[in-house]
Amino acid sequence: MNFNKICIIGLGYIGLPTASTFATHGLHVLGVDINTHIIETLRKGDLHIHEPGLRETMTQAIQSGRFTFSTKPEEADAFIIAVPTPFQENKFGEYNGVRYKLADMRAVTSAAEAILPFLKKGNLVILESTSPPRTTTDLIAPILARSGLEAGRDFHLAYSPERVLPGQIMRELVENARVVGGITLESAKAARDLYSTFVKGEIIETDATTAEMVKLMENTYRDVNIAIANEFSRLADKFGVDVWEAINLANRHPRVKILSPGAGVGGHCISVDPWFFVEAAPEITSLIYHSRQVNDAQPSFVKEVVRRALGSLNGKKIAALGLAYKPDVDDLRESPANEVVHLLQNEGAEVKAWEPFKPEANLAGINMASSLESAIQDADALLLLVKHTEFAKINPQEIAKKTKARIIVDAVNGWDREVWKKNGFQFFRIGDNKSKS
Ligand code: SAJ
Repeated sequence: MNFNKICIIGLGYIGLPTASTFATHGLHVLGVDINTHIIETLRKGDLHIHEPGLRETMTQAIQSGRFTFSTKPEEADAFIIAVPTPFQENKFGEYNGVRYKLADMRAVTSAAEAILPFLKKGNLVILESTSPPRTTTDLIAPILARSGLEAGRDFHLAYSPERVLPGQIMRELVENARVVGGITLESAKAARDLYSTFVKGEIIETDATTAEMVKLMENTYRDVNIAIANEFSRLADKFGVDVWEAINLANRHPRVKILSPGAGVGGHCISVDPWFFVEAAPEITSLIYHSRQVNDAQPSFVKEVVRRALGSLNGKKIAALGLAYKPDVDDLRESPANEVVHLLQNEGAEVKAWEPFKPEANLAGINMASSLESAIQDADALLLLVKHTEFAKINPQEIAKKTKARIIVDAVNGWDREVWKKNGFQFFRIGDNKSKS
């Protein structure tokens, strides 16, 4: 199938890089978002998100004249839906006393409805948003059928998950293998034709529900594996072991690859997607559910380690370093670091947070410092919450001159215990009872 013009609905972390990349590879792209502020920002050539390399691709796309923006779709050869699928705010499901979160599919539903008036015979519609199993066949197809056209007969319909890693999106978009799941073989083939415009990785055809499951399985697999690492950190703490040393040694086994404990699991993917399985089948997802529980409880474990380091939390001044959900990104959504700060404050600690990737962030209930210096100056303890490269470069000797704190708590194994100790600091690290000395 040949494509000249495509419409991408949702210009966030996935939609915008995807749209820009299609445009720099020769397609005419209409980027659609219901948020008028985003559309105005993009029309000015500015960006509302930070992703390395995006600005360059986007500028090239706009200069080519092939990338335009609107709040509404238009007729096109293909439509891609890349809108968020968060949780419902105040509604939960319940099964046998287990309370689980529910997917909020309103943005996906509205995006499909927005396409309706422009859908024509021979079109291709692709859903990219992470969704519960059977969304393409049971939610999208019936909405689009209201046009009088039937998915699989009159137009192609497919699900293709994005798998790009924030911070590496521009490269991974092109290089990663891509799964395309059609509701018919022809739909999968049409989706393959579209992505082959720029994808250099393998493009693998399957059915839509398999593709949906593949996406959820990938992120659930990672969540469960991080949960075991976090649980190991608590076990090591209990048994007076350094979990980082133990993981290092266990990983010498040829078939073992334990991930890293940390402040918890954040972001809008790994901490969200496993719930889509739990919601779809609560009676058979006990492992997935409990892994979520373990990871969600990790900020509380970090708080306890800080309490132990300081003796008590009430009235203590703590400099929290890093608020992003993971290293070297500016995304503060669903951030476990944020949760740790709140837990500390709830117990009377005075926290000043420093996030070098978003110093101006305005987060409810969090006191943001304007510089590293101002965060640490009067602190009783420095708490490392995110392993930003910039923090790894911090020189303990220099820091010792700028803060009255002599206690370090490292929640992410970002610093070298011995160097800090040599410079007069007491050093605590999660999952590492050996550091107490
Ligand atoms: N984390 C740990 N320990 C680890 C690895 C990660 O605590 O060993 C934490 C991070 O600090 C962060 C969270 O887990 O808070 C998630 O970070 P991540 O780097 O594992 O993943 P994301 O959410 O940035 O991106 C994931 C990726 N999925 C997989 O690696 C299976 C990415 O490929 C997906 O495209 C993305 O989710 C998505 O959009 O679904």
